[in-house]
Amino acid sequence: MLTLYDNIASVAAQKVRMTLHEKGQAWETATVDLRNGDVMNADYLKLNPGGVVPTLVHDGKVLIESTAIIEYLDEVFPEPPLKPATPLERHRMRLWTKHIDEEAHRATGSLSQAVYIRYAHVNKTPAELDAYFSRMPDKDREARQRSAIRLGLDAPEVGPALRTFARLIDDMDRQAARMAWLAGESFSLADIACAPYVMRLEMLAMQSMWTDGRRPHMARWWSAMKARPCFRIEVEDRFPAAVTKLMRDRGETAWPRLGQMLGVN
Ligand SMILES: N[C@@H](CCC(=O)N[C@@H](CS)C(=O)NCC(=O)O)C(=O)O
Repeated sequence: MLTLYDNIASVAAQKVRMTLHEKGQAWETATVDLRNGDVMNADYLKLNPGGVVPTLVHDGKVLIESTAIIEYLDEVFPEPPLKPATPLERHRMRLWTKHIDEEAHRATGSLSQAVYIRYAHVNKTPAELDAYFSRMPDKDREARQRSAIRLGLDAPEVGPALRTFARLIDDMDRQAARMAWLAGESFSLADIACAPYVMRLEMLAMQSMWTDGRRPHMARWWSAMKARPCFRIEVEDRFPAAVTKLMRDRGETAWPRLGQMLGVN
């Protein structure tokens, strides 16, 4: 029995959904509303002390941290294998998942907050904001979110986030020029780990970073990724049209400024 504490828009939860799909597993969804702070409810914090999604409960065992969860799933449900066959490729796979966990994830949060999430909070009074953040266990996350709400695209976190993504897309382009997938010739957890973050860039209308021949190998990888049922069914098709439109509209409004900061127009 598998229960996933999930939110459609969560990049970290999307990795877990894609992995469960690849493994042919059925699961139950417990939706966690991120905008009204459900992750900070006392009961949820008992499962996931960091106050984030995803959390997976497997036969009563509570699993947190998306990368650790997808590695767990690959061991518990070995078919089809999602770790490459050789130590060198597994090392490469882990460099991608490490980069996502240590850099791209935070960059996604900063960018998403500054481009669209802030609009869910921008009209709150200081007292309402204090009440919202008072339950957030991670005070660094609170500081970053407050910065995005206050300053939007002028928040100091935006420039470094863009540079992180420019490097990520470059790295992906270099790797995709050499091999079919990010860790080697077979699809792996590396591809699953990266896909939701590229999807976020695309949803925020930032695809000019790689289209029009700018990063052709990465663009080829992205088309192959989008053709996989695990991605289409568990990520792309799950977004309600209204959410997709909201993100795209906010992204298009932000793009002239972001494109200029990235040197892409
Ligand atoms: N390192 C964690 C990060 C999880 C994370 O940051 N989740 C975000 C959504 S992608 C979240 O729940 N944020 C809480 C919020 O927005 O209040 C993992 O990979 O599981």
